[in-house]
Amino acid sequence: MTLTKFAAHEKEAIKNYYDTYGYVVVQNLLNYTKIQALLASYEKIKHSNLFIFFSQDTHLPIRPKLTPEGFIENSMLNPASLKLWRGFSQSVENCLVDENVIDVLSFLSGGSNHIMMQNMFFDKSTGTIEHQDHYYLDSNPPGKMVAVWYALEDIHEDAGCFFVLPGSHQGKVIERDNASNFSDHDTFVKSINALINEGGYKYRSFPLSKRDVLFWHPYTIHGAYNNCDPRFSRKSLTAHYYPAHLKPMYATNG
Ligand SMILES: O=C(O)CCC(=O)C(=O)O
Ligand SMILES: [Fe+2]
Repeated sequence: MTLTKFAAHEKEAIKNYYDTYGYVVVQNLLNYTKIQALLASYEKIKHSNLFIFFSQDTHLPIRPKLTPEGFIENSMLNPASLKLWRGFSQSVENCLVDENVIDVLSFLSGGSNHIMMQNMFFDKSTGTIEHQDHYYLDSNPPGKMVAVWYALEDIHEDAGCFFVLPGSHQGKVIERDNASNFSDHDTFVKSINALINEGGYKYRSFPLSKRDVLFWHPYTIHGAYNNCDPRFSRKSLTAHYYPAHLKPMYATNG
């Protein structure tokens, strides 16, 4: 199935598509030179014995463990904040806050300035179960956060693609019972699966091309498939932003 992708200047069409389906892909949005700089600094640090990062999937600080093909399997939480590895973290930040990406973000969220709540880096990486980001983080009032997925290479179908359930942002939203922890996470997983069955939503997989960027709504159900072929990585970044005139949801002092 061909994917619908927009050019950056098609602002109205981008906004309409996002409002209707809960996500939108903008083609060739990310600067090629910035991607190359990021990949070059990543190649250097991933072989260093001194390099430690916070793993998003295990919630632990770890050293890189490379697959035989040379990919790190664990996803990295907040790579843009690795202060001791400034070359790498700065190149991540340069991609994340690329002016073309921020421009699209602004007309999707309606805000002129944004706060980045978190960012992630994926190389080979494990799959991600179906979820709505709202359960973990959002703006307050809710529904105004925008999440962004940046393709740093051509993503193969078997690499463990990011997926979205189009239109699912218009259905029910699963709330966290307890704002300060995730103790009801098992219930959340069951509720999301029930929601998918009830809503009859379909899965759409995104084997995006290098430089493509996908934006999605905090209520949209999404995740990533497991890798099916160890030869393929899925080098990508994600970040979540809320308009600066709003507050973050679930923040204890917010
Ligand atoms: O790419 C992935 O595995 C999932 C990322 C995700 O769900 C997110 O950034 O909110
Ligand atoms: Fe997510």
